[in-house]
Amino acid sequence: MMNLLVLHGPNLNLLGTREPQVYGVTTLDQINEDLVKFAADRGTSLQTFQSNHEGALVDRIQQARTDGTQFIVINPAAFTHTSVAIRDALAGVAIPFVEVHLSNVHRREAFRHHSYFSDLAEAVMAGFGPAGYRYAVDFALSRLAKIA
Ligand code: CA2
Repeated sequence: MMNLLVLHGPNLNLLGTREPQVYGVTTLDQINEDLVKFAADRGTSLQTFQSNHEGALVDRIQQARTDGTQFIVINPAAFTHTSVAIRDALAGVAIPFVEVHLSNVHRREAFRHHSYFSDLAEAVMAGFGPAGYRYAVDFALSRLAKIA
């Protein structure tokens, strides 16, 4: 069975409760439940993990090296623009990943235009809202099936 890991960075636990004009009305639990079902319907196991702490995300990425994770989908949230530590963890485990952003970061403040992840990512999604996670999982499944 294929194994995917979806990681969410800081403040994404607030989805659906604040700033709906920017981040929408869908909660993180709803996004995760949709992704688990989407993957399960395609015979794939999908784990999710959210943390507001950089080190916890680094630890979870390192764990992925030995828990059978074959592909990572990550929204590093604000750590996108700051975290060499999470970048190094992803490079260190050498598991392919897609970077996801709910909003179109390129249409926002200049400090959101730089990512510490994009040059290592297989692909980048920005501005698709919660559907971006699903597109990323679909892409990961295609990659693992060697059809994309
Ligand atoms: O667009 C995205 O997905 C971001 O990764 C979201 C981050 C932001 O720092 C990035 O530049 C772009 C912020 C996530 C904050 O999530 C909230 C959700 C609801 C209410 C408040 C914050």
